[in-house]
Amino acid sequence: MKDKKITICFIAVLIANSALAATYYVSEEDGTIQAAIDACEDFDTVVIAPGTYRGLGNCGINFNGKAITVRSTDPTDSQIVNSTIIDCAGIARGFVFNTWEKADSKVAGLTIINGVAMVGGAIYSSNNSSPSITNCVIRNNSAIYGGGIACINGKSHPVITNCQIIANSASIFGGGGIYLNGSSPTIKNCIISGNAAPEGGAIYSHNAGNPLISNCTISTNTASNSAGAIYCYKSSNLMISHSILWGNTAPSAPEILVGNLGAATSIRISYCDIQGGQTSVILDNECTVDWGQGNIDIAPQFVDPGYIDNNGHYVEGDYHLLDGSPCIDAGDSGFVAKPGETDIDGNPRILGEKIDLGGDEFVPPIPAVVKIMPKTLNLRSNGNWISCTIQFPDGYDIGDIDTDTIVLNGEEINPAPTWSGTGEDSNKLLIKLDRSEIQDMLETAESPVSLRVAGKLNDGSDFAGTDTIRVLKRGQ
Ligand SMILES: [Ca+2]
Ligand SMILES: [Ca+2]
Repeated sequence: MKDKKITICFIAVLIANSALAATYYVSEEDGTIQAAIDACEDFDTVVIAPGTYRGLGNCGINFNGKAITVRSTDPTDSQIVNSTIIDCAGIARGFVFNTWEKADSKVAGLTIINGVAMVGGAIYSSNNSSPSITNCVIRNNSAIYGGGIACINGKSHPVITNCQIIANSASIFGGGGIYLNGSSPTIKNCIISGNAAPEGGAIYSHNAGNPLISNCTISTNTASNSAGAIYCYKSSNLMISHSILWGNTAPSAPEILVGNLGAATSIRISYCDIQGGQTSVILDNECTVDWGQGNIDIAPQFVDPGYIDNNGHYVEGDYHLLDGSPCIDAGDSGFVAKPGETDIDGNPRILGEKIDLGGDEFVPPIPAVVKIMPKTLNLRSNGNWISCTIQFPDGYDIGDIDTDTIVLNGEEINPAPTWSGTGEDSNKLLIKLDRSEIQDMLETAESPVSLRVAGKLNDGSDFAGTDTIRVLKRGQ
C-alpha cells in the first residue's frame, strides 16, 4: 500500500510538471535566447525560430543549472537546423554549462558558428555539468583547446548525439573538434570532419575518464603534429565502436595516438573501419589497445568526402555511405537498438541486416525486379532497342521514378531510356534502351553479365534491381 501511494504521488508530480511547463518563443525580431532562458523554470522549453542570432544575449548563453530544452522549431529537420544559426561572430562562444546541469538540460537542433574562446569555441562544459547536445551543427569555431566542444574539470560528461562537428580548430594545444579533460562523455551518431589542431585533430582526451564513442564518422581531420583523429593519454581510457576513422592526417599517427604522459592508457576498438588497421594505433610506453571484433581496413566509400583545398581550407563533404560500402551491415550482429533510435539523418537503426559503421545508416534501395530482354545479346546483330521492365513491390508507385536518374551499372544511359507507359495502377514499367549504346557498353564484358538498373524516385529515395544476361561476342 505504501508503494502504491509513492507511485501515485510520483505520477501527480509528473502531470503537474507537464501541465505547468511553459514554452518561450524567440525570433530574430523578438527577444534574446538568454532572456528566454532567464524566464524559464525547470521543464520549460525555449523554441528559437529560424534566423541568425548575434550579439549580447545570443552568445555566451548559460542555462544556470536549469533543466530546460533550448531548441529550433524542428531539430530533426536539417533545413530548419541549418537555418537556425547562433553566429557568435568571433566575439564569444555559443553555450556555457557550469552549474551542475544534467542530461535534462538540452540543446537541440541549432547551428553554432564563429564561436571563439580560450577553451571550447562553441560549447564549454565544466563544473559537474553534463548537458545533452542533440542534432546540432557546430561549424567554424575556434579556441586554444577544443575548437568545437570542451568538457573539463572532471565529472562533466555530456551526451552528444546526431551532431555535425565540422571545420573547428584548436590553435595552440589540442582537440580541433572536441577537447576532454577528465571527462567521460557519450559521443554517438556524429560526423566529425575537417577539424584541425596541433594534436588530436578531431578529439583530444586526457586525465582519468572513459569517453564512449559509437557510430561516429571521423574523417578529414588534421593535426599539425600528431594524432589526426584521436589523441588520448594519461588514463583517458577511450572506447570506440561502430565508427569510421578514415582520411585523417598528421605527420605522426594520422589516426590514433594513445599516450602515457604520467599514466598508462588503454583504448578499446571494435567494429570500426580504420585506415591502416591495428598498425594505425600508435601506442606509447605501457599503453595498450584492446583490438576487438569486427574491425576492418577498407575504404568506406563516402558519397562525396570533404577535402582540404589549395588554400588549406576545408571543403565540406557528404559522408553518407554509397551503396556497396563495406561499412554497410558491418556492425555487431548482437547489437540491439533502443526503441526509436535513429542515425544522424533520422533513419531507423537498424536498416538492412545489421547496424552500419559511422553516423549514417544506409537506406537500402527499394528492391525492383528488373528483367532485360533479350536474355542473350548477340553483339553482331542489329536492332533499335533492348527492353527492360522494372517492377516495384506492392505499395510503391512506378510513376514516382525520376526519369533523369536512371543508371545502368552506375553509368548514365545515352540517349535516355524511352518510356513505354503502363496502366496507372501498375507497378511495372517497360523502358527501352538504345541497343547500340548497350552493345558498346558490353563490348569487353565477360558473359554472363550482371546489369544493375538503379535510380531515384521523385522523393529522393533510391531503387535498384539486377538482371543477368548472356553476351555473344562479335567473333563468336
Ligand atoms: Ca544496416
Ligand atoms: Ca542514413
